[in-house]
Amino acid sequence: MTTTKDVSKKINKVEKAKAEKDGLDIKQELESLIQLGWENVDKTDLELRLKWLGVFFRPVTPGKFMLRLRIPNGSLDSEKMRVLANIVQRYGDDGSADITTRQNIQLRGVRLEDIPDIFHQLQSVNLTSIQSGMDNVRNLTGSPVAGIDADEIIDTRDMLQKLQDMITNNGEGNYAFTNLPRKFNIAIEGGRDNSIHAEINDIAFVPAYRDGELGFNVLVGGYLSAQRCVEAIPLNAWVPANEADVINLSGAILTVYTQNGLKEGLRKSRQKARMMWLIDKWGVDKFRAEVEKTYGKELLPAAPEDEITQEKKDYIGVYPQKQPGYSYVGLLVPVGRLSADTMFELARLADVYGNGEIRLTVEQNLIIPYIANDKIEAFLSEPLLQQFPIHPSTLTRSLVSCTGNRYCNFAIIETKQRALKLAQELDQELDIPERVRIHWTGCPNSCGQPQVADIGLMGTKVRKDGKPVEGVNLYTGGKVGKDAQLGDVLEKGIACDDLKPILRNLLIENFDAKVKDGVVIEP
Ligand code: SRM
Ligand code: SF4
Repeated sequence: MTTTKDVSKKINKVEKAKAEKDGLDIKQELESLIQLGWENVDKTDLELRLKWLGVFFRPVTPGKFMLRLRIPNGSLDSEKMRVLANIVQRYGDDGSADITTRQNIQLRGVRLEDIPDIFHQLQSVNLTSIQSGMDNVRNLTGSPVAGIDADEIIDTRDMLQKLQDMITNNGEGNYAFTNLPRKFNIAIEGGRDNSIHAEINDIAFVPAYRDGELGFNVLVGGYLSAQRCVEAIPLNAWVPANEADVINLSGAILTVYTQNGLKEGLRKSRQKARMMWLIDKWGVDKFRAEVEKTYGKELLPAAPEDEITQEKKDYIGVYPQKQPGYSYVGLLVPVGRLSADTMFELARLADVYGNGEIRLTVEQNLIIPYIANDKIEAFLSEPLLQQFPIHPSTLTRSLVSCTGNRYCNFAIIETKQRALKLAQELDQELDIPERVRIHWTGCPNSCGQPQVADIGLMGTKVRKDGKPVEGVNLYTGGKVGKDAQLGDVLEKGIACDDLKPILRNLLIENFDAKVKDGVVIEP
């Protein structure tokens, strides 16, 4: 007989907290937490359970919370953007927003007492932040040019919205999928360029024809973390491209993962809890068989090849849509940071020039679609495009950065400002003939995905002249798009102050960069 004591030996601290009270229960307790005042809220409720509502206590900025939304497929509109702008505007200098590496938005500066009103506002425009943190399914990603790309195979927007509705019980919260052994990432690609980084998702649906019928091959188990980074592997399964199959299969995989978590030891160590650990333990054939049982019908074997045939696009610039007479314009948002003013302005531009839609990318940029071709010139002369350009310099164009120590307590270094400054300085010194994707991440958790970059920089502490200083481990070799693969560490423990010449040399030696005429490089 298994006793409570036996079970508690098999589970980690977070699991114990969840067993005492489910994270989602905090929804019912929100008003009473607010009455207490955040300083008096139980530590586990404050630092852990509130994340089930998307509310993140920030030890770096106590009392100013982060609110992580869910924006399936990174697709929103001007009305939603205005609601978000209004929320952060009330916090003055503390209020801002970040576009995330999961095609999502996080709001900064939020006060706990305002949360019920904020939830009300979000609900009024069909937005939610529910289950966006901790052991839940995170923002669902898809191609940012769904529905407008001439090369598109399938428009995934409705599918992803419905998948989110299923997972979150229409934004109300869903106890069936709120106690996973760990976080969980799902992506559905509808284009040909692997815009979603299929390889780093726990489940990725990748378009593929089977006997002439359109559907998806399914990959499972990909993830990045401090301890282990692993590419998703084929489940050897194909589902037709309809919502029911995609939703039911996702539900089946989540159920198998959740229900076997304790039995298979996934709830013991947080470092060995992602779904790949279950696949490792069982082997992919058993995993597939268990999924099939829960799915309730036979899983067809994978199609022999998928439809990922293109290099990854970055969408920055003006591109014709499949709808004749219209273009979409991708704007570079430096390291993804937005202010209330820029958010209001984006909403205005989307209304005046487009059809109100706004898209987000996993590179932390955005796209305004449906601009009539005869309005493009006027659009491009709008002042906001000075700040969010369509012709940025080479390195800033492909720069991605996680939050870093400005707001994140895991961070070992400051990232966003440093990333931007260094990219701008190197762009001034060098002519770089091709795009070089540089990704910064403030700690080994890898939120900034340095392993998918041409050059990845991961925060670490190093000693310089006998003193601890901010440093990085340098990654190279990440490949995206078709034939994607993860990069690896090239050099460890570089002090950030020593980084610039190392990057300069790397760009010259590996990316054909040349020092610009007239630029003198200090030795
Ligand atoms: Fe992340 C934890 C930020 C994408 C792997 N991540 C965190 C926390 C919540 C830690 C915390 O509580 O402070 C960070 C919040 C900082 C803040 O204030 O913003 C954080 N992660 C981010 C974001 C905002 C980075 C960004 O600047 O874009 C991204 C939000 C995505 C979203 O909208 O939901 C973000 N995080 C990722 C990704 C990239 C991805 O999904 O493609 C990864 C690696 C991929 C993966 O998960 O497999 C990632 N984050 C982690 C991990 C390591 C997970 C693991 O299995 O060990 C942690 C730490 C943890 O979960 O224990 C973490
Ligand atoms: Fe924070 Fe580390 Fe993630 Fe950056 S990589 S957001 S520093 S947890």
